[in-house]
Amino acid sequence: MNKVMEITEGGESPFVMKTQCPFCSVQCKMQVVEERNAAGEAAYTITALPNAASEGRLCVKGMNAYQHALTGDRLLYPMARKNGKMMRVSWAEAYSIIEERFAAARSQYGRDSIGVYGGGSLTNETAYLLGKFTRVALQSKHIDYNGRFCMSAAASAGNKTFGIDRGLTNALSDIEHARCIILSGTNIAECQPTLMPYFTRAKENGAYLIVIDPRETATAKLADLHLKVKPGMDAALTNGVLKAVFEAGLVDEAFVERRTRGFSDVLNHLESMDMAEIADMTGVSEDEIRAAGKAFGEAVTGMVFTARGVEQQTDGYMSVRNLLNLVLATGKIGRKGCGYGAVTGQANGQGGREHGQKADQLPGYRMIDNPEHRAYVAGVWGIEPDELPGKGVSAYEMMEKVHAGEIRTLFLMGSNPVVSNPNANFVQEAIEKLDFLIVADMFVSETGRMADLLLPVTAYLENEGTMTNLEGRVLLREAMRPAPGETRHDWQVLCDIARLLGRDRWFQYDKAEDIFEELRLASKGGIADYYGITYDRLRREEGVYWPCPSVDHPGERRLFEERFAHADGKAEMVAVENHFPKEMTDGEYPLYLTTGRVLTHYLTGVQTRRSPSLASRDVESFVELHPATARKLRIGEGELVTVTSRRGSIFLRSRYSSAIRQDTVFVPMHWGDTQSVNKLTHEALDPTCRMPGFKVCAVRVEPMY
Ligand SMILES: Nc1nc2c(c(=O)[nH]1)N[C@H]1C(S)=C(S)[C@@H](COP(=O)(O)OP(=O)(O)OC[C@H]3O[C@@H](n4cnc5c(=O)[nH]c(N)nc54)[C@H](O)[C@@H]3O)O[C@H]1N2
Ligand SMILES: Nc1nc2c(c(=O)[nH]1)N[C@H]1C(S)=C(S)[C@@H](COP(=O)(O)OP(=O)(O)OC[C@H]3O[C@@H](n4cnc5c(=O)[nH]c(N)nc54)[C@H](O)[C@@H]3O)O[C@H]1N2
Ligand code: SF4
Ligand SMILES: [Mo]
Repeated sequence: MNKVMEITEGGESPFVMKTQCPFCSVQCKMQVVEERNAAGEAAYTITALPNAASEGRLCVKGMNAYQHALTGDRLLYPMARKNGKMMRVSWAEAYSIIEERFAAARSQYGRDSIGVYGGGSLTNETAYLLGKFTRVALQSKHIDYNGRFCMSAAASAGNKTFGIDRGLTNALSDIEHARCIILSGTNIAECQPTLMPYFTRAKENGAYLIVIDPRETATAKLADLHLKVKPGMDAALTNGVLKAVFEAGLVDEAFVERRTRGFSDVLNHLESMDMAEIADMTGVSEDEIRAAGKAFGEAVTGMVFTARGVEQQTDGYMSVRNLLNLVLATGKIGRKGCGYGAVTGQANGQGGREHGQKADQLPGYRMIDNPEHRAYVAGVWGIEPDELPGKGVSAYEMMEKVHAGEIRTLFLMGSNPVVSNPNANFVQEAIEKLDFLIVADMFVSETGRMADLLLPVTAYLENEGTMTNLEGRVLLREAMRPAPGETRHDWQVLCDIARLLGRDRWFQYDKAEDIFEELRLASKGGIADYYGITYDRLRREEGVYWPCPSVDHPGERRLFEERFAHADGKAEMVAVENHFPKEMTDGEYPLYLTTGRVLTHYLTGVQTRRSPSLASRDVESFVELHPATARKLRIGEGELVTVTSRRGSIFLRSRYSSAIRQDTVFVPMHWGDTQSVNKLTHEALDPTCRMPGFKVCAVRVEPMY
């Protein structure tokens, strides 16, 4: 419970808001009660609400999320750059600037010179509308979003292997029935804390827990077996585990025969591999690899979960596919206690990747280069299929196009790319080159500071819409208070701008639900089919799982019980090569840097650094390193150090951890400017899904003084 101020006699009656946490993909429900005393000072009481995913739990971020929204330095009115300075302007003026700039950009450089960049925090309605806005109002092909950095590897692996990507193939309630669980590159204890009881319950039921992570995280502490893999070496490690499964005769041959294709390629490929070499490459002993294979293969039920540790790699797509090989080879999917989960990250990381914010995608997980898909969506939108632009490029590649002067105007909604993109110095340089940058946000982020125009938007307490949580469960978050200051909803801003472009005919909505009604139709018959989901149902039920093709359909809790989503009903296995990171350590840059998260902060910290209770727990960034490594470098605990890669330098405080690999250091991603870890990261992308290799590059660490 949080009280920011004492309540005195004579205040108004309490104001109760029922809402959902704006941060991670669990989407815990909560109640925020505001009480005001006679002097008008507010106090807030936060309580968790019962909810299927969180089972009525909240983590420290959810408990304090009211702070940034209610008392943080919200952006409350539009601001425009005039003679180099940001000045308050009216919405009318802001829009007339946009009208003029867009017209100039389009006539001088063409429609594709305007790019749109979205985010996984946006509601389904906004994410859907942002895609439509880009294709129908701006008529540009350039849209992508921050989920490219988040879910693209697991999503493409799921699509290719199973024919569908829904994050978790099972409801969370299946976890406690798994007898062996592999958590690879996922730090649930800090990143989805309210889910931990599902795993502790599984352990109480006798589950054997294997954690794969170069560091001993709070999650790894629970493990029965912790494989401290060298950063970037997961594909090879999984080859070792698969080989161990084969050698021990633990393949589920009946399942493989009946429900998969490609198995013999995998088998042949593994026969050519040498376990000792794999152990050497990955830094995990042969015994440990065999123990993992045996435990997973022998268990009657089992689940594998992955998150960004395995996925944010230049072979993230293939690394996930290899773990899916393991799931399939052992027949551990499509029944109780068996399945796979890509642990989605952002609040609407799931829905945000389904309805057209991606460069190559249309609503309902349809593809923009598929003529039937184009025709269907064009029909719903009331345009000719030819009018739909083709596919654009991925998020980081958009920044390359900005740098090259091809994209000259950028419209940003729900992301802070100068902090979250890899190779951030290059991205900052690119953004400085833009003719015009528009940022719609609740705060002035590091990227917002570079904007020519800032548009103030509403936050989670004020903005109604649906969010799809990590299970694929669609939830309705109702608006609980009026928009503060002059803020507008994201979707209203998009409709307003469409009007300026003379395209208002296609953007006639009075409320978020109107957009959802259109989304239902646009997704109908697609992979992510929301047709059977309505606001009324969402109010009545505790959320509805997709696919949900009709209003009387219950939604699917467990996928693949009978068949996979490919036309032949089979899942596709594939031989996966061992892969080394794009940048290896050497004499000059002798340590691996890996990056990630801490419990109290969220992504680039724009929101959590504005919450006093959260900011005070971790006021600054740090570099976690092994004391033996620190001693060699003459770095004491808590000292300021410089961390340098081929792309830049940042300044951090050292933090010892005797459980991290000695060849690896870790820096969280939640701070900008001189502590922005992405000034160090490498720009190389996965060739299939275009995910950057955030999780490994080579650095050196030196004392600052
Ligand atoms: N507290 C908090 N929670 C969050 C977020 C947040 O910012 N803060 N963000 C949300 C979002 S958007 C996301 S995407 C998720 C992310 O959730 P996670 O992916 O679980 O978080 P990360 O810390 O990025 O990475 C997970 C782990 O991968 C490990 N790792 C690093 N390199 C490797 C490797 O080569 N192989 C393997 N196997 N592991 C490796 C790291 O040490 C780290 O412990 O969290 C969501 N929840
Ligand atoms: N080195 C390294 N880099 C990483 C990662 C990593 O693990 N390591 N992880 C990557 C991952 S998984 C992710 S998801 C990205 C995320 O990185 P970003 O895309 O930068 O995400 P946020 O920090 O959440 O920035 C979101 C911005 O949108 C604003 N915002 C929040 N909600 C809304 C809304 O409803 N409407 C509007 N208009 N604005 C809103 C916030 O105030 C904030 O300024 O970072 C990636 N970058
Ligand atoms: S950050 Fe995630 S786990 Fe924590 S309260 Fe919010 S939604 Fe729940
Ligand atoms: Mo993410």
